[in-house]
Amino acid sequence: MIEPNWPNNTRFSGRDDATHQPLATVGAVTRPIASDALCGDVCAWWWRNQNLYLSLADGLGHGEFAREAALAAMASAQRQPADTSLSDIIARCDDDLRATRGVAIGLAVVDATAQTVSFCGVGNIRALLINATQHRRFICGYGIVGAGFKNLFIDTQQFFPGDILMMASDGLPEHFVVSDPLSESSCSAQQLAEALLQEWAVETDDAAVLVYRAPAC
Ligand SMILES: [Mn+2]
Repeated sequence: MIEPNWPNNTRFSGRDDATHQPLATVGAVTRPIASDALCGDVCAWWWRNQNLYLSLADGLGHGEFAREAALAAMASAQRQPADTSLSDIIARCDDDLRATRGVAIGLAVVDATAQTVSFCGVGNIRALLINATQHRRFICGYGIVGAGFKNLFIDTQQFFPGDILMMASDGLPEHFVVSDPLSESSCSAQQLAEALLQEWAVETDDAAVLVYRAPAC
């Protein structure tokens, strides 16, 4: 069973009112562990001041309380003012999630004007930048958002039209491979997310894949 799974206040198609950028370049898919109907992995994306934020949270364990923690993380991140750094957003999530099980999180922001993507994460989140010359893996800090963390690092890279940013939970093996045909532009972000989940997701954990392809000019 593969079903898209995102909070109701995020949009995934059409155009953003402020920037007129197409949103269909985002794709996301989540799938619960075989033993549970609810998924503890949640993906979300939202705009602030013409910057696109993308996030994937993996609530500890699985089921209802994992999902509650992941949804709380997405809500906390989306509440933060536009000028909040990625590390401060995660620090505020850490405060806001104290009463929950906690999450692993990946958080990225795409600045279309500067043509950069910045990533910051905690725990077992796979995050990958794919462009014509490299597959770059972003590094996450140690810990649990909601129970403390260390070694947060914000990694900023150039990000050009056609480049792909991808996040996955540890429901995919750490060194999953994105084959060349998948990363070609004929494959939509949603198709890419679904294909990767189909090929790599393990049945012993919730799984999620979030994909953003920078629109061609
Ligand atoms: Mn997991």
